[in-house]
Amino acid sequence: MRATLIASALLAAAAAAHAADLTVTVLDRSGKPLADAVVLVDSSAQGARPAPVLEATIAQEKLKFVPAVTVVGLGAKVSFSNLDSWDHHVILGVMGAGGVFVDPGQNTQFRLAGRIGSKTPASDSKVLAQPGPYLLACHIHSSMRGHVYVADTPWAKLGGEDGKALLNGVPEGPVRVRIWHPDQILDGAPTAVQVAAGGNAVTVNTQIVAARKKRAAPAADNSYPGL
Ligand SMILES: [Cu+2]
Repeated sequence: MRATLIASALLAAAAAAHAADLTVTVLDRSGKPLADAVVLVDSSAQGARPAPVLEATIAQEKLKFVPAVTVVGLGAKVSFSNLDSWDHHVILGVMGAGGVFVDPGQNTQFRLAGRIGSKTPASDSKVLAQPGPYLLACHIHSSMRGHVYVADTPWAKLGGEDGKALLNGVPEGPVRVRIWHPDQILDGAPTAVQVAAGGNAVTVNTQIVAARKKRAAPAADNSYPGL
């Protein structure tokens, strides 16, 4: 019995690939680093998987969702907090191609009252049970846009301003790298990558053109009337 247990433990260890760190740099259509890209890695290798992110908080601050893009795992609870002194809505729904709600009738909507002084801000939350991109908006302020990407793989990271995302614990061997970005028109084809034993870095060229960043909101003094 004991020998059988040890033998199966050894077999499991042999089947599990070693994990390494994979750095992915995402470039836009002109070859420049693409900020706010979501990098997803698929591997069929057996072995340990990183724990998914199952909680996240998004603020509404100076007429923006902060952060603008959030990556979580399937079933994550996402909380929203209004830090502005005026009301905001959170309209939350599955996003389709072209940056629109797939089915507005299925959206979640709640209104968060403006914060009074330094009191605890109004908050609410939602559990996201469907993989893929969600769009965030506000009825009162049509310029407010945010995104949540619910990853269906444990290897998922948001890339920085430099286009880079570091994915830890990726199994050595063949993997598939997928990119998602709020401003993409279509899903790009996945990129096949060979993860080396000691980790490696790859660059993914995309056809994505990032929308020009909106100018900072005019409400720096927090006195925006809200309509
Ligand atoms: Cu608003």
